[in-house]
Amino acid sequence: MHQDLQIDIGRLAARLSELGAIGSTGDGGCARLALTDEDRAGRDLVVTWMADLGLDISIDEIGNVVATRPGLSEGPPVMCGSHIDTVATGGIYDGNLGVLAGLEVIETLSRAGVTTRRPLAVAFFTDEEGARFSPDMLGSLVYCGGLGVEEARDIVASDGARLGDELARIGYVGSAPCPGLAPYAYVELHIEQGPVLEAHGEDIGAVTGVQGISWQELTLVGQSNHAGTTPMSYRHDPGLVAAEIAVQARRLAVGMGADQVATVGRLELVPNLVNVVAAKASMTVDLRNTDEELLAEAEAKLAEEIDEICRREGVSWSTRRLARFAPVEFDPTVVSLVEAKALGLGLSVRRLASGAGHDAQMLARMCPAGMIFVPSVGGISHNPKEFTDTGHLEAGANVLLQVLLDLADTDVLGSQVEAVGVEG
Ligand code: HGY
Ligand code: MN
Ligand code: MN
Repeated sequence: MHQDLQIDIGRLAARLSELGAIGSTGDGGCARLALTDEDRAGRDLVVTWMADLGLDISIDEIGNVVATRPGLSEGPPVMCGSHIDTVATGGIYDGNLGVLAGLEVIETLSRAGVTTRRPLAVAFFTDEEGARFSPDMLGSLVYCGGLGVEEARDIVASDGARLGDELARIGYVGSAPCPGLAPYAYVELHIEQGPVLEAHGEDIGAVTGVQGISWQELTLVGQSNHAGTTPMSYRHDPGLVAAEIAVQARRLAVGMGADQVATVGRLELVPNLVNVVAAKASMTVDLRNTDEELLAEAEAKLAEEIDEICRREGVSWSTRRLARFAPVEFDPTVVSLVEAKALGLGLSVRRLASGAGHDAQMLARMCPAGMIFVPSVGGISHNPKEFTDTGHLEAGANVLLQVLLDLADTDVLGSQVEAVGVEG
């Protein structure tokens, strides 16, 4: 039904540019870290667009925003969306595409006078990136009941700010309760952020799931000393230990091979001065794998290595868990629907797991969920050079349109939805 409907790529591209200009870093990228003034400005703009479309806008206790278009019948909506917060060196597509393509789908339906059977909703979730307040996917984790609101509000950022204070400061403490309403289904359009689709020349990714994520912050305490007078044998240097851990993390991932990845993204020395052996080092380690057992094995192996390196250097260490999510499989019916709709539009499509975390992995805890990927040029993301060409943006948004129409107007999910007690 409505196979001939097409989104308006000019409208979508214009909104991506307008939102991308908020927090612009001047090099094609943007910085809208969660709950900053830039995030507030981005939120305000998207909420204005939601209001312009006549949607019913709901803001919940952790600042998630859900905008709903009524259907012919009542009941839980078919939801799409993503996030509009970015990392500090972000591009303009990560997250933003999923939210703005959702708005574009709704505007296309409204202009065509099409009302779906089930309501449609477009959401953006608070602090998906986790770059300021960990864990990542924080807002959608609270939305699905995986983290309490008060516990989330007490989280302190790497810059010392308390999440609840920042949420209040930007004026996005809503009244809608968390956990939120379980949607009928959830579909997220997102850039791949990796090299696979481009390498294989495919237009669309039918995402099968998300790999497991392990984030930790290590604190290494040694002995500050004079860089010139302290013989090497006297040193207890956390700076050296941090460097060895970073090398070991890389060796561990390469040695395990397959899907194992390891990243040291943040590394700070105290006092961080040219002529002082550091007193303390603080660093993060991000480990990921599609296989939960292998991810746990990587965590255990790294802990052993850290212990050995610290013992040898006479440095003490402690670790703080920042995020830990097991791998998630998306709903097979939704994955197949994405694949079928892409093929139906004459697009090439490949099934693949997501290397990045996404809000969809949290919504998958409460309803059938899936994702649509479009290629990232050069596989680049979390970088101002992040880019997806207009043809692929349009293709992805048209697949989203068709998938949402099927979910909203047919019983493609059949009995499985009734089984989870969500009326169809
Ligand atoms: O870290 C991630 O995978 C996501 O970008 N939050
Ligand atoms: Mn994202
Ligand atoms: Mn991201």
